[in-house]
Amino acid sequence: MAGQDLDKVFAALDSFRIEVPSWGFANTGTRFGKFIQGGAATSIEEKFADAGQVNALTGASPTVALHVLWDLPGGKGDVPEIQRLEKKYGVKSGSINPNLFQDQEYKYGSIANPSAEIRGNALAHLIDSVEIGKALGSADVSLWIADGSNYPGTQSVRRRIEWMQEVLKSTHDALGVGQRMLVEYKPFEPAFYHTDIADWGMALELARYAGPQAKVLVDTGHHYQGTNIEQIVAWLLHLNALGGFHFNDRKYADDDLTLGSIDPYQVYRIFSEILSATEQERSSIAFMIDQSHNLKGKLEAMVQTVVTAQELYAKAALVDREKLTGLQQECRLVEAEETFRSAFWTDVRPLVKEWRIARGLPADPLQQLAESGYVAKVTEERGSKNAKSASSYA
Ligand code: PSV
Ligand code: MN
Repeated sequence: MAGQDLDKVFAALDSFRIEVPSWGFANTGTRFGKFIQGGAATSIEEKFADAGQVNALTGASPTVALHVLWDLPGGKGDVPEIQRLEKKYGVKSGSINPNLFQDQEYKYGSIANPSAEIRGNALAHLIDSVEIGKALGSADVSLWIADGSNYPGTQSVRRRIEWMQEVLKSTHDALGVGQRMLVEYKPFEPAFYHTDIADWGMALELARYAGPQAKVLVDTGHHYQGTNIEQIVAWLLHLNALGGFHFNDRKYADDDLTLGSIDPYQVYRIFSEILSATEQERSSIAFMIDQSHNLKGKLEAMVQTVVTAQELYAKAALVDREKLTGLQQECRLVEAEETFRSAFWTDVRPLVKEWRIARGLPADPLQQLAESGYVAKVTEERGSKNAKSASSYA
């Protein structure tokens, strides 16, 4: 393989970072039950410990996304503890995720709730989250709004738009210098008739209304079947509105499957779009994983995901963009497609392995995880705590 390819892969991987979610290390389940894993993290300290392992093995995940109510139940008061964990485990706090979906008062919505009092409570939580971000030196407050309705005619979609605009603008006003607010969209679940922020157009419009520090977050599992996600990415790049990604894969809905396990070409096409953007455009895009595995081992699944992301990013880096641009211009379709496709079919694993060795990382992160005995050790330590957690929602 040409030395040029090696250089491209090294440059791409040196800059590639993907954030892991704290909730991906804890026991979570389906709507029907949970299969408890003895080694799952039972505390924020254990989540940091696991995130530290993933970063040490892959060299690509120096930050961990935090969900405020799950990880900082004491709000800003928990910041010193988080800072202690950052130092102890060598990973920093990443995006701060407010939680506006689990409290009883949000039954009919949070920032789009008809009650001004409940909208006020939601805003207060958003502002607390912004303050936590400031205290931790974390750039992104990442919002997913679960609001919506289940039955036609039961809510005014238009009034709810105005309520959301108001709250999101006030949240934006509280952001500090260098902070951003990411607006995530999702067309279904938990509401199944209408979701208040259902697609990228709605997220974009709300972000624009809120202000210049608000951007759109694309969760790859939050689209209808067949949606051309890379085209959305191209548009958001064009509009300087792409804040970041929640990566996962899906076959049917928001399945939280391992990135690239169903459609690796989809991820490759997204990465290709990003790698054809300018370095400056690229530098502000936050890559994050949003997966919570019910059956696979938590640690193994996370390492496997980061490794897959690195491999697909390396493939996308191999595209001869200058050649491709020329072929596109001349409408030489088959040659253009072959140029695009051949990078995808290149086995980059030997190059990625060379990069790992050159950077002092384990040559095979998954194998190293297995040999380290870490999973066995934490399963032993955490087993009895996990055995006590509820496996049924009944
Ligand atoms: C909602 O499905 C979502 O994608 C949001 O990003 C939440 O924060 C996350 O999942 C929780 O798992
Ligand atoms: Mn998400």
